Amino acid sequence: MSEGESSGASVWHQGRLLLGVSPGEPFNACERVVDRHCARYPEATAAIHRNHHGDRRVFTFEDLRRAVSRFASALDALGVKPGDRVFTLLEPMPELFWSILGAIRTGAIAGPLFAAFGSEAIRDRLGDSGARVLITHGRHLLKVRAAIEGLPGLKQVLVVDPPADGLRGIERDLAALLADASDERPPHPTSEQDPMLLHYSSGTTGKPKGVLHVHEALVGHAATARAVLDLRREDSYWCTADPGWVTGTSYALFGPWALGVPQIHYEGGFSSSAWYSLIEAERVSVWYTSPTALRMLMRDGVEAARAHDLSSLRHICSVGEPLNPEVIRWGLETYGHTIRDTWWQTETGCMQIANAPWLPVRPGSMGKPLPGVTAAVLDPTTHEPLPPGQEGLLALVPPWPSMFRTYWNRLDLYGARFRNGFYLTGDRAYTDADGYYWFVGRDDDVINTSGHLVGPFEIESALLTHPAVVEAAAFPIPVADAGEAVAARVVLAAGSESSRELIRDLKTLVRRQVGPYAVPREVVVVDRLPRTRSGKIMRRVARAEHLGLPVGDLSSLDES
Ligand code: 6R9
Repeated sequence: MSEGESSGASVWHQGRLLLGVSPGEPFNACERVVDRHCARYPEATAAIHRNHHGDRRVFTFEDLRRAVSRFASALDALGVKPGDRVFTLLEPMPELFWSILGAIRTGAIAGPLFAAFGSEAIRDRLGDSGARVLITHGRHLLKVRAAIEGLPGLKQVLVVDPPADGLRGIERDLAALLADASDERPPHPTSEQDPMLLHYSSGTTGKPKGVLHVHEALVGHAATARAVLDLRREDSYWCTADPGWVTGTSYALFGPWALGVPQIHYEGGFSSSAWYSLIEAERVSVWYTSPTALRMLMRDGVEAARAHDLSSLRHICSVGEPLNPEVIRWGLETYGHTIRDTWWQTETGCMQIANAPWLPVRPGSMGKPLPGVTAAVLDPTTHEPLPPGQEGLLALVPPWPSMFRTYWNRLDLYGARFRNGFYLTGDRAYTDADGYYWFVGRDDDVINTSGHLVGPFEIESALLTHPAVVEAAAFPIPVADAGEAVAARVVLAAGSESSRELIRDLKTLVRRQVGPYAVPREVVVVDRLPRTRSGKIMRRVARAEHLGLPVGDLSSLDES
């Protein structure tokens, strides 16, 4: 078991100082990230929004306060009350950030969805959370209409840029609502233990679970944005994550704004020239990104980087998947900086183990627990801490401010994450003699594709909606640029035959129902899938068969 470096006070204590709140003092996270700064520097830049058309819009903290107030008072007019769930399905456009903060301002719970989610993924999350309002863009209405049919809790769908052929039923034009709304709506006086954010995260079995966070999480966001990202108000900061995933809320919204730091929000796809041009044009100094993105930049070569002036960069961090040592070496050569890996999860709310600026980096290691974090590697059977060098379950000692408070409606699953006084992360790791943590893999069957977690069950459910498929197993396979990709093996109904069209149709089903990021790279038709005696599909054996690896000791997997 190892506690964070004792060189400094707990980062959570520093987080409270940065936010200006004492333990137990009530606050509303929206007030702390917006209004607080308006009192001192209303005209300071809060956000620079760029899109792939080359448009650039700048918003001050005062602009942000007015926009967020307008969203909040529009929600009031619709009858939204504290504790109601307000979901978004938007690309990272200004309206997305305003919607999330506007909901939190009213005391409602914000639920950001990734805009590329397919209809089943949207339906599952809106249904499970009992969402009252969904804010989306006209371009998503087709899949939204398919997703929300028969969801009784959903009262309004607010639409940015409604389509020319008009709105129907519960759909409303967002701009019209905002036109009538006040831009002086004070923050609801929430307690720091009131819920504010619901992010869905995938598990091995069943549908994704709603990870619930409270306003106090902001303490963790602020603390780590300072301690690990080393953010200052003079910085030009770009986090490449989308708020549909937790990195995009904790570090492309809450943490930096809690510190009053201006952020770049980029609404566009990946290309090395677009990304390097953005860093050059905005003089980005702190950059938080993912191993997948870095590997793609590496593939495009040093020359692509040399074509731009990237001298503004001073600090680069990464999250979401293991950061390969060769990427760190390449980053040092290309950007002149050591890329610092950080480890955390939707459930932890903020970074827990990291290569903080004061730590010498050991390439391939996630770093050490932050001051105030106690981590351990546990024996999988006894849940007792293991000595250095032994692989086991990565665990943390609760609580901390940004720790999730429950899985929405699933107290049973929440309880199952705690053993022997530890929170079990679901990852496997080991420590070395100097207390560095090394990631080994997931302890469950969740697939991490390009830094996004996908539950095999969601993919299998989509495949099984095809009439020709009677059994399906989804699992990860290694690929060069994405770390892991999805693969699937399926068994067909009697009389059905494999064909190129069938495989294409199966991939389309996953794309439409779950999302493009979850589409299997490979789908293979097989005669049978390995099962336990109790009938559960053994995904790890299916994976080993797929990759031509030894299947290992089946008896140990048999009833697992
Ligand atoms: C923030 C985020 C969490 C899971 C986590 C682990 C993997 C995250 C990592 C990492 C190796 C790192 N993960 N950071 N694996 N090295 N530095 O990604 O949240 O989407 O909930 O994923 O991602 O498996 O348990 P989330």
